[in-house]
Amino acid sequence: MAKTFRNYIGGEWVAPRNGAYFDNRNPARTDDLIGRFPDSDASDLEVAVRSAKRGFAVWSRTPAPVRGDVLRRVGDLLVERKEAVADAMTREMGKVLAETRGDVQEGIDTAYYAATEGRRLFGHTVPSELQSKWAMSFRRPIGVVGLITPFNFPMAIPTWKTFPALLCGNAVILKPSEDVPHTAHLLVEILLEAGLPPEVVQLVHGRGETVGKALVEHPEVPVISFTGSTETGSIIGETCGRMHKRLSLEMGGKNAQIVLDDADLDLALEGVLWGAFGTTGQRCTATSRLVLQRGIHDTFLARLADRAKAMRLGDGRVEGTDVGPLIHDASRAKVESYIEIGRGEGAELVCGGARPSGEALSHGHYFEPTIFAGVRPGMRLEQEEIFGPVLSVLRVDTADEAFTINNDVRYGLSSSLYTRDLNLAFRAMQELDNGITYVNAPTIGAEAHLPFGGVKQTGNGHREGGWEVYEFYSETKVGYVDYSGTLQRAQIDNYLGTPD
Ligand code: UN1
Repeated sequence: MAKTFRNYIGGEWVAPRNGAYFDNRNPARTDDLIGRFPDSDASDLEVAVRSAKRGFAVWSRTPAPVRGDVLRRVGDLLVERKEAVADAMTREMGKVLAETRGDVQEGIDTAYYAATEGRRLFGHTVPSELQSKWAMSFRRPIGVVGLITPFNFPMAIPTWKTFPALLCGNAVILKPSEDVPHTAHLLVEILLEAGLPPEVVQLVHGRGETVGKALVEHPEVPVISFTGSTETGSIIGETCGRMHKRLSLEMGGKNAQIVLDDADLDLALEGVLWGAFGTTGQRCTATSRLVLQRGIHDTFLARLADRAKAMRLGDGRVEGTDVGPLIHDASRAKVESYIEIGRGEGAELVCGGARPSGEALSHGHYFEPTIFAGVRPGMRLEQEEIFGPVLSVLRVDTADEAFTINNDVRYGLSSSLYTRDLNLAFRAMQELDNGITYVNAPTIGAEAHLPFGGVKQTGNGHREGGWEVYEFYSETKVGYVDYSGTLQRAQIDNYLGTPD
């Protein structure tokens, strides 16, 4: 009998009020039932908000260095449990163990960064324009924050949001993807063991259309952070705009790796294999376009195809697997629809394009690493996010042409340039319209202590990670202290006259 999991609401592990559950299955082997998780509704969310408000009252008054200590212990527990959490994560999400270990490590890095931020959380002290007057800014907690997270980084992305939100003194309601509820459960267990007061975090499982929607629409949740599709982000954005909520969006990508004639081709080859087929292509940062300069196009493509064909598909928990399954059948159906779209547009299928044959892989949502060549700018294959192991290859004559192709999509998360030309590399960092540009490294591999996010329809101007995220989860407050003992009128009493 599979285990039945609960929500964490009001400082307790509780069943959903409607008694409904959904199954969480292993995408590599769908007969492996991991557990049954609450299919909660708005009434559970309502209780969670009321409890989180009580949690906020306590936590927001806890000194930031003490809050940081809790997050340091969270980091320590993640270190201790890294292997177990990675295994559980691969079981419910499918990507290979090396990657789920990396996913936990990103959580560890985020925890230790947050811990030290408890002793910074800098404001500014600046001179006043008046005598005997002190002027400063500092950061205040905001309230109950609602976090909606995707399936592809089941630990890292919840930690990117939860840890800075907590460090800033907010209470958190986490609504994880219904595809990866178990990893979120393990994270909340760790938060509680590390000493987080019980009502400061709430975990509400369920569907986006019910729990996610109720969270976004709740008037007492003034902050929402969402990672997921651009379409869902737009809907959330409309609601948050109408309700004047603070909102951080991390959405789609159509990231390009550019390889110029002068590049180190061995390096570029390893980069594109990792960028395109790591996480089975299910990253916002995945390489879904490869732009090759004419001189190296044919040889590079041939080598790439050989290597892609040799990649071993399989259960991510089995040693030697390169590529795991897709998350569920609907996402495989979407990938398959793009194979048809690509063919219809006249792109040339170089390898993959189908489900793997054979009994061994027939019980999971597998799909072969796929490469289309002869892709032209403007094709749907080239413009739309597929979120699977599908790479579109384009040929260009010049670096400028490659830069234009990079920029002519509605997304702008990451880009990558392989070249030995230093001047061009710096020009690329200025001219490529992305939140992140890598030189001689793939489009994936962001580090937890730098700002992460994209331009155009990838985001709405906020960043996760690094120092910037702490501004999102806190309110700037300004304090003036006038110790002159007289009324000093700003902009009037200090007016020196306009120079002639
Ligand atoms: C995502 O794809 O949603 O840079 C996040 C990377 C990871 C994070 C990706 N560190 O690919």
